Amino acid sequence: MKKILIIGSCGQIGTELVLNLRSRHGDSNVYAADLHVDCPVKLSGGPYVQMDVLKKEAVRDFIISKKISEVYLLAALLSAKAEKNPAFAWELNMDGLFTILDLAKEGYIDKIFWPSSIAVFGPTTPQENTPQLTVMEPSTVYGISKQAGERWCEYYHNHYGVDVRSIRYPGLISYTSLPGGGTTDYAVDIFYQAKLGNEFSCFLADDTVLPMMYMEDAIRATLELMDVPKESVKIRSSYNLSGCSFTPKEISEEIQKHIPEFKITYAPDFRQAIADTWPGSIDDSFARSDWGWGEKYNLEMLVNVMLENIDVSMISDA
Ligand code: NAD
Ligand code: AKB
Repeated sequence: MKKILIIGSCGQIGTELVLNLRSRHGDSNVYAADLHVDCPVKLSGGPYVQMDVLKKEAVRDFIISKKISEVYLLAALLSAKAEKNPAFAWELNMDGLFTILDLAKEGYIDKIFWPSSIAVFGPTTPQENTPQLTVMEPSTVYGISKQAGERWCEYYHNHYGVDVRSIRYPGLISYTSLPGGGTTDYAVDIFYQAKLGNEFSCFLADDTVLPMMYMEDAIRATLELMDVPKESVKIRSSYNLSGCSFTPKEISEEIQKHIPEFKITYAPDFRQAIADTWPGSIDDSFARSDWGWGEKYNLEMLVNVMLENIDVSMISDA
């Protein structure tokens, strides 16, 4: 059986990815790695290692000694946190990627998944049905790091034959773990406040439309992309991927169908300026034709599943 490593496994995507990969490949073959000393209970069914992706030699030693053949590199600072600490965001988002790309170049790793984001687009990008190939002038440090990462992934593939695969995730909505500091986090936070019976103060304006996706779709897309033969992966920068697009007003109205007394107010902060540079909707026709992508969840379905499943005790002020 191949050995798989997920770096950044305790985050919003990592938690669900580890569980999915373990159910497919066996608990003992999927190593979860993150900065945290202790393994979170949710990931305790298989091996966990404390790892700082910036400690290059330790990462190399682990991957080589455990004969890891597939790496999912999720450790990063997301858009809002990155704007607060641009220099560190650049270091974290880029240096870990080079460590993993170089290990693949040297023949130690067979396949890499590295996520990009809709943040690669910027204010000069066409905002509606944003094409795969278009103007990309991101204006956030997060977007710049993702765009640079995409270029390096393609470079390592073209020059060294590295099998690296990537998706430009939209904002992801899930209930298994909390989001880690992005501009789309409001669309998760809103469910906790609604379920608690609280008024929700939204940090984006009511009409800010952004591309979003329910986590189950995002995990399925990731595994489908990683499963297809390498010849099918024609885009070696990163694939556009679309779930559903909505505004804070639209998601609040969908929640009100279940909780009529739910109230939302709007107090846009620095994250509004980030959101204003991102697309409203995404053209993912390359993903559809190259590896058969198709989303399952629309806004109505994701609101249903979130309200049914979120556990309000996960947030500290519950
Ligand atoms: P997250 O912030 O929830 O999780 C990131 C994890 O990485 C955390 O558990 C953190 O402890 C860990 N980490 C941070 N620094 C580390 C280091 N030096 N070494 C090892 N681990 C470290 O992020 P996420 O939402 O799970 O996102 C994962 C990836 O997907 C990121 O690259 C992000 O840019 C990308 N992405 C996420 C979304 C989304 O909506 N969640 C959308 C687009 C792209
Ligand atoms: C963020 O808001 O930073 C992330 C993303 C879309 O990359 N959710």
